[in-house]
Amino acid sequence: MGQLFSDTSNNEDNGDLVSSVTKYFMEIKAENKIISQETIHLIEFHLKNGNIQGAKSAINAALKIIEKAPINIAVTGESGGGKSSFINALRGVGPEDQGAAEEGITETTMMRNSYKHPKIETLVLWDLPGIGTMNFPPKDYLEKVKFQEYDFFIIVSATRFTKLQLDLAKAIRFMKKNYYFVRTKVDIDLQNEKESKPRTFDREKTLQQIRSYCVNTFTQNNMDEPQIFLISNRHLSDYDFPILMDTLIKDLSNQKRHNFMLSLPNITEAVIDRKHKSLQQHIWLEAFTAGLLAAIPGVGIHTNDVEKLKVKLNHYRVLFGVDDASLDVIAKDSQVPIEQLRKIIKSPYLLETKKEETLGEMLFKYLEKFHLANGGLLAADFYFRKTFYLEFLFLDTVTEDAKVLLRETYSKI
Ligand SMILES: Nc1nc2c(ncn2[C@@H]2O[C@H](COP(=O)(O)OP(=O)(O)OP(=O)(O)O)[C@@H](O)[C@H]2O)c(=O)[nH]1
Ligand SMILES: [Mg+2]
Repeated sequence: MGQLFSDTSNNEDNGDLVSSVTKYFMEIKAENKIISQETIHLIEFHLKNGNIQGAKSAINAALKIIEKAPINIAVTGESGGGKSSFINALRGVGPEDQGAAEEGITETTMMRNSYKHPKIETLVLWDLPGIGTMNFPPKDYLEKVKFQEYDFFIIVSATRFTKLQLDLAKAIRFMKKNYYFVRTKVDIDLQNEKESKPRTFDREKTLQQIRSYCVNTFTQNNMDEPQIFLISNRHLSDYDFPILMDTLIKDLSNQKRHNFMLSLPNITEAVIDRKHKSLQQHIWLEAFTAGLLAAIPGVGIHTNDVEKLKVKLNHYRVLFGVDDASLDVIAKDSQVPIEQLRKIIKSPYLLETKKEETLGEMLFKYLEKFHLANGGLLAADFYFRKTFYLEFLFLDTVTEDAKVLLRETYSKI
């Protein structure tokens, strides 16, 4: 939880709302921020003028944009290069799952297909036909596939990139969009190399060779060497897939970042942490607009709140892949019995109460415990409605659960 609840008692800035807000956002790294610097300045400006309502409106507007902003990702590349597999990977679904993009050795991608992210409704992945199969020059190809609809392009290849793909990249840049070159199936290359040269095999050297081979095409065509991401759609936490995700997050606009971060599969603890940071900011912003200075110490939690909290906790469990349906999938994929997985996580039991107490009472106890553990959070000069502290607790719990599950099953999937 860190910054949000510490430093509230003996801090010079304690009484100053503006500096508290400024400080909160200052501590968040630029590439993790989910609202723009302009919005932050606007909030500070309103607060400096004592205009709390203005600050709330600015945050509300930003939150609405975050919720609605569409994210459209185009994936292109020649047949069999791993487009469908890449799309499935980003959507966190296996090839055999319902609604998966079809993976296969025949040419299955004949036209543009869209795949919604199962958890993030605003995120759509587009499976485009390879430029080579369309027989169009890059500009016409881009027109045909409706280039203006996408936030960026992923150009996939399982071998080296072709001259045509390089020209496509130039055309994409000309249209002021971003592209990323992704070299798939590096696990196969490494395996082949290992089998053919068991004594001299050097993993790093082989990866370097793949990289130089890809880059050759660029130098031969007088193009600057771009960053090429070497990945395996079968082993996402290995190779450059996590670096690719970091790069995409960094390049996206602040308002699209939140939903994109939440959409990511839990491939590493670092990814889970980024999701946590993003959602923490979101809760903070909601809390700020909902009840700044409105919390009344000593009052319990209303029945209405309890219902809303249940919904929130379930939502967070789904987003962090620790809900019942996700556990089922993890158990099947990792062959770890589901009972064993249930034992090591906490979020399913957060809202279980003892017979003699109501859920409201139980949550209130949590709140008191949380309050103590975080150095008397109600001593802060501004504080949120109580329910938001519980949301932070839920978030911390699902985050930890996701990490525990990752550790437990990492070597088994
Ligand atoms: N080992 C390994 N296999 C992969 C990888 N990416 C894709 N494959 C396999 O390669 C085959 C082709 O992958 P697809 O994802 O169907 O390729 P595509 O580009 O969608 O192909 P079309 O739809 O036919 O254009 C499938 O059998 C995939 O399972 C990878 O990174 N590693
Ligand atoms: Mg396909």
